[in-house]
Parts: sequence; C-alpha cells; structure tokens
Amino acid sequence: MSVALSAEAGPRGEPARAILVGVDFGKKGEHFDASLDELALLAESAGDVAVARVVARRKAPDPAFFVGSGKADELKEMVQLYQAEVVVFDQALSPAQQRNLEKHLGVAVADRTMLILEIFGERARSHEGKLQVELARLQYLSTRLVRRWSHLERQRGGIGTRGGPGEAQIELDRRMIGERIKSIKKQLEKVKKQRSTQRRARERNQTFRVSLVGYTNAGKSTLFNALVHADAYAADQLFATLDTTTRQLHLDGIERGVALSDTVGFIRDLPHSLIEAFQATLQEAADADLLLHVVDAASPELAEQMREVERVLDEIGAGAVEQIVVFNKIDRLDETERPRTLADAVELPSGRRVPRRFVSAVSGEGLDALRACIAELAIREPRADGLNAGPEPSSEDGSAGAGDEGEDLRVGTYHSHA
Ligand SMILES: Nc1nc2c(ncn2[C@@H]2O[C@H](COP(=O)(O)OP(=O)(O)OP(=O)(O)O)[C@@H](O)[C@H]2O)c(=O)[nH]1
Ligand SMILES: [Mg+2]
Repeated sequence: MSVALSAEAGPRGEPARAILVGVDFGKKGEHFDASLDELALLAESAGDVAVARVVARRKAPDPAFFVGSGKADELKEMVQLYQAEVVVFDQALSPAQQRNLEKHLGVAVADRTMLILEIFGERARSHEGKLQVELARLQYLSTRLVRRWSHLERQRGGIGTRGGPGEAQIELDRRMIGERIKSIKKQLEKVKKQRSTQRRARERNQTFRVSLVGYTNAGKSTLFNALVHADAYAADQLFATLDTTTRQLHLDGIERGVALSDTVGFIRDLPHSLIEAFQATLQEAADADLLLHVVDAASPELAEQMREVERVLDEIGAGAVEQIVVFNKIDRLDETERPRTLADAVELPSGRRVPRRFVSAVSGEGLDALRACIAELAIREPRADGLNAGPEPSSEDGSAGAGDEGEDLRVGTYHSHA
C-alpha cells in the first residue's frame, strides 16, 4: 500500500493492488456508484490499481469491522483471490475498525481520508504546503495512536507491569507527535503573518483578487493556464494542484491590477483535519474579491459537487464572496446537452443569484465572455480609495453579463444528464 502512515509501509514502487469497498447504508440521495468511481480515481491518484470492487449493504456500521463479519470473511477470500495488497474503504474507519480489519484480512487497510492524505503528501511542493500536509497527517495519526495506546493499556490492566516496551514506545511516539504538531503550527503561524503582510501590500496597490475554486478535476488549472497563458500543472488526477499559484490577469479596458489564483480542489467529505490544516491556503479564497467557481459541466455528479463546494466555501467563511459560476468542459457535451446561451445566471443553494458562464478551457470557447464578466465586476467593485466609478452593472440580478444575455434569461435552462 502506498499509504505510508504506518512504519511497515514498504517503499513506493509498483502500484499496489487494491480492493475497493463501499458500504451502502441506503441513505436517500446518496450517489453510491459515483462515490465508488471517485474512490477508484482517488486510489489511482495515490498510485494504487483497483483490482476489484465490493459493495456491502447495511443499516449501520458494525463497530468491530465496519462491514459485517460475513462480509469480512468474503473480503478475506477476495484478498487471496486477487492477491490484493490493500483494502480501501470509501468511508472513514475508526482506528479500532481499521486495526481489526488489518488483523483479519492480513493486509493493509485504508480509508478515504488516508488516501487523500497520501495524495496530498505526494503533491505538496511549497514549504507551506508540506507543513500543512504534515500537520494533517500527524493529527490523523495521533488520534489513532492515542486510542491504540489506551486500548493496549486496557489489555495490560491487571498484569502488573508498568510500561512494557511497546507502551513506552507508543507513549514516546505520542509525545513526539504532539511536539511536532506544536512546532508545525508555530511555523504555519509565521507563514500566515507573512501572508497578511503580502495581503496588505496588495490592498495598498488596489489589486482585484480573483480565485479559482471548485471540485477537484473540474479544470481549474487548465482554465488558469488559458486565462493567464501560464503552464501550471493540470492533469487528469484528483488533487493535481495543492499549492496556490498567482498570476496577473490582463483584461481589456481594465487599468486596475487583477490577480488570478489557482487553488487546491475540494472533494466530498474533505477530512476535517485537512480543512483545518489548509486553513491558510483556503483563506486565499475567502479573502478574494471574486471567486470563479469552476464546475465540470460534463460530470454526471455536478449538482452534488457544486453543493459540496458551496458547503466548504461556507465553512471557510467565503460563502458571501462575489462569484461567477463557470461551467467548464462544454466541448465534452453532446449537441443535445449544450446550453442555449453561454451566459446566464444561476441560483446558489443560498438563494443568491450569480452570473454563470459556459466555457471550454481546452478549446477556448466562451473565454472572452468570461473575461468580460470578470472585467465588469472588477470595475464595479468599490476601491478603498473611492476612486473607482465604473458603469453600473447591466442587470439588477447581479449577473453583470457581457451584454449577451437575452431577455429569455432563465435559471436552469441548462440541464446536465444528472
Ligand atoms: N475536454 C475538456 N477537458 C478539460 C477541460 N478543462 C480541463 N480538462 C481536463 O480535465 C482534467 C483536470 O484538469 P485540471 O485543470 O488539472 O483540473 P483541476 O480543477 O485543476 O484539478 P485539481 O488541481 O486536481 O483539483 C485534465 O485532464 C484536463 O485536461 C475542458 O474544457 N475540456
Ligand atoms: Mg489544479
């Protein structure tokens, strides 16, 4: 298994053969198959190869194995049949469940959170990114150690030994982890201070800050590259981007500086420790003057994904920032699925109406209208020095379009095949 959270994890090399397990609790509105597809992508992005998928149905998780013991036996047979090296669960496992399963199956057991942490660990490039990932990993690990430790202690109870070597080692690890967490937090605090200094400098020179946000793999980096003629890393992987990249964006008729930032993507059930660890990076989004919420228009899950992004934006305090919803990848839509107009408005879950633009970052279609929309908002945004005064927005619903919105503008004229 490529997840290197345990000391026994081998060196990274051949992709590990993984069995994917999803448990369907029959909750209404849960998109079960799509969720396993996403797990397969996560596993691939983490360097594994999925050799089999298993779906279990249960009313509630089993405290010991998460799945029932019958299913656990079945999994054990499959591990042997497929010569799997790791079993990955779509849902979060408790430390005890993970431990029990590893013992029962005889191979490494991981959950979605571990995969995400693994991918983040692989991708982090900047000093800050690495610190953030390490913090998230240690926090994840420390809860496992703490519980494991108390579990061992219970087992030893009554034997009368005070601290066998295992226990001492675990206690030591735990203390070291605690200290490391403290030190990383301190370093991140320093980085945060530098950031706010930079921010003040940007505010002084009146830069209009635009951040790309969206579900992972929606095409943020590709759009970033198309808009600023850069070559940020874009790939058909989940979490290709971890570190924020910022470039000047030149817009016709705009004298004011416009900075465009490419950021880390969001995902369903983003582990909370990661949101916490990535607070500083995500803060970039919260501090932006405008968010370009990039949506993969060809994804059958786009509604789910948009909701998730909105949820994370709320959580990081960016829920009220001005937004343009950018439906990307329209080149992948069938003729019948294409929107009637490339510029309209859409209602967010909060009820707020925001402009929507349809683009293809790959073919370039719709990019001019998107630029025009950004420009219009950049002019409208009040400057701190009050020197601004651009034209008033062209429509009262805030959809500030490029003038190409017909009278029949309607929310939801576009339907994906969701
Ligand atoms: N057909 C098509 N593919 C696109 C378009 N935009 C992006 N892609 C592809 O979608 C995949 C993901 O693109 P990225 O730009 O890396 O996506 P991202 O949102 O930055 O993803 P993360 O950084 O991983 O969160 C790549 O394979 C891109 O080539 C588009 O307009 N049309
Ligand atoms: Mg990216």
